[in-house]
Amino acid sequence: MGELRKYEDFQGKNRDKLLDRVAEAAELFKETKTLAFPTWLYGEPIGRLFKVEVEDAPNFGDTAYLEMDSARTAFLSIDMQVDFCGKNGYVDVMGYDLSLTAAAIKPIKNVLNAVRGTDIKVIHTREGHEPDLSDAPFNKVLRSKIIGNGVGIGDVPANGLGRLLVRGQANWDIIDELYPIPGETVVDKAGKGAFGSSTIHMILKNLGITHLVISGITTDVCVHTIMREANDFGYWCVLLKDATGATDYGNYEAAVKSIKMQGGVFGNVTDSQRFIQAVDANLKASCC
Ligand code: C5J
Repeated sequence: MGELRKYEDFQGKNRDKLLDRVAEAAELFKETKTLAFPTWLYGEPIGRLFKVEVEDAPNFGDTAYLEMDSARTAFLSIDMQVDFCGKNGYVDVMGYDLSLTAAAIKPIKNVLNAVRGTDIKVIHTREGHEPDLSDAPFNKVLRSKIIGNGVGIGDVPANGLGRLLVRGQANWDIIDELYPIPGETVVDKAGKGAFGSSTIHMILKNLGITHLVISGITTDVCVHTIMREANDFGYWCVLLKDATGATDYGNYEAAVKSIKMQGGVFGNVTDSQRFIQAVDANLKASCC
C-alpha cells in the first residue's frame, strides 16, 4: 500500500502551495469579509474588480462580499421559457401556481438592463428536447404524462402554443420580456443541469468566466442543478434570490437556504438590488 501511494511525495509541494494560498485568503477574509478575486489563480483582472454584498456568509446573520472581475463574470438567466412561467406551458399544465415562477421576470429584466452595455457576459439557457424526443429519457416523459393528466412532454396542451418542452416550439422559447439580444449566448440543454447535457462548460471556458451570477427558474430544479454543477467545477456562484422562483414556495426557501449551509456549500446568495447597485457603482461609464 505504501509503495502504491508513493506519488503523494511528489504532490505534497502542490498541496502546500494551495494551502498557503488558502491560508492567505482566509486571513484576508477575516480582515475584509471579502472573498477576494484570486489573481494568483486567474491572473490580473481583464475588466474591473467589483464586490457584491452576500448574505448569511459564512454564518447565518453574517454579511460578506464576493469580489469578481467584470470581464470574467457571466449573468445566467436559466430557462425563462413560456413552458416554465407562461400560460398553457409545461408548468401550467402540471397545475402549479404560475405566479411563483413568473415572480422572477421583473428582477431578471432589471438585471439585464443593468448589465447590458457592461463587459459582464449574458448567457440564457433553455431546457428542451429534439422534436423526435431522441434525447428525452423515457422516465422523464412518462412522469410528465402522468402529472399532466395525459398531456406530457412532446404533447400539445389545450390552447397551448405547441408541443411541451420541444425545441423550436413557441412555448419552449424564452419569454418576450427577457428575450436575448445580439451578443448574448443561448445554451440549449436537454437536462435539468447543463454541464452534462449542453456545451455550457466549453462556452464558459472559452469566455474565460470565473464567476457566475445566477437567476432563473426553477430554483430547486434547474437553477440548483446548474449551480451545483458549476460549483463542483470551481466557478464562484452567487444566486440572486429574488430573480428566481420554484413551483412550490417551501422548496424555493429550502433551496435558497441550502446554498448557505456549510459556509456556502454551493456558493453565495444575494438579491438583484444589491447586484445592480454594485454594477451601477462600479461598471457604468458614469460611475468612475
Ligand atoms: C423543471 C427547470 N423544473 N427549468 N425545469 O422541470 O427547472
